Amino acid sequence: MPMQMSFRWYGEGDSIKLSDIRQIPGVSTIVWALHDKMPGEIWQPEEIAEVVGQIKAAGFRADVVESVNVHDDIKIGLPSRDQYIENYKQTIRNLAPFGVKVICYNFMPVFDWTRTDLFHPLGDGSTAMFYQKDMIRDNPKDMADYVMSFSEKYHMNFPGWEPERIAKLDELFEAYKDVSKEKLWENLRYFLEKLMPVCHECDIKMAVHMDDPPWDIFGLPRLLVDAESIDRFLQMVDDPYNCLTLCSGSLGANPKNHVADIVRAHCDRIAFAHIRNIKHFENGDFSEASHRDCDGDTGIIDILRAYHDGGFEGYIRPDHGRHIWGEKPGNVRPGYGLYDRAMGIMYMLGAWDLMDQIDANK
Ligand SMILES: [Mn+2]
Repeated sequence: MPMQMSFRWYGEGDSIKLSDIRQIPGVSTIVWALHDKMPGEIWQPEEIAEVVGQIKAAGFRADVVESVNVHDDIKIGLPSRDQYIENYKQTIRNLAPFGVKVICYNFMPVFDWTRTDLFHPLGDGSTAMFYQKDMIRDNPKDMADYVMSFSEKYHMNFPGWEPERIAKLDELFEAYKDVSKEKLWENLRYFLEKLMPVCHECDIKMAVHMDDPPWDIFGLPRLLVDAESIDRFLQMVDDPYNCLTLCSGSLGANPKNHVADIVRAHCDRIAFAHIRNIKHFENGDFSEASHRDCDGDTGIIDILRAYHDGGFEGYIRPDHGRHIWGEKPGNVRPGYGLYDRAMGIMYMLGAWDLMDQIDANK
């Protein structure tokens, strides 16, 4: 099977329609989720059938779910985790008959992805998500308030930023107080070892997303941040169903990470590739950028070469894009507009097709 190009779609509430995505060349699979589900809830077959039915009716496969979120009790390691792990296993079993092959998830405490400006002007009329380093130093509530103000104003829920969770921020920080980095690793191992037999039975790969940004924030430990921690993760549960969602943008936020080298080392354990370009500033700030290699510092062409050289057969998608051509707060999800992601796909397919041709002529 060749590499499979995919596109993330937020369901019926997404301003982008499946019929729009259909017009982007080369997309075979929709990356989807049941976005109203709370972490820990079982995804019921009839709820899955409804969304997958829409995806398949539009001519796509529904092979990748992003994300089935992991309940905090599993990350904290509370006795109640066993019930939530049982629920997760049932969700995997319920997804299998619909052709799902990969489940993306993350294991970040309290906060999911973190940015300080969701619509930062780039100077050419476009905007993109931006991280201002000195804003993250002090109070996590300020950042949560900022993200939640977007949620309320535009009636959008961001995955990982469910208002029900963020309202309990103090409690969450208290609950994670004794969870050291080693304890978090141990809790991740416990979770995955329980899931692996079900993954084999259902032929579904678990694909952990990198932590974003790839360093500890607000004193909370973050695990999947660099080549060394990725090695540790893959060895800890050394199973072909224990895989990565290798996110070039998350890793690329740290200029010391060389993403293409990680692809070369672990191509066979990458089930899902997120391609995103990051531009760094000298003061430690960073901005998301177009997919074109020279617009950022992530080494997009080198990364694509590494996937191509490795015979990558997994799923790939443009990760975040800029907001362009009238996309603005209120009509677009931050990072998830139509146009820049579509251009990202054409950039990736252009590079890929050329590499195919060069190899064929060798
Ligand atoms: Mn990503």
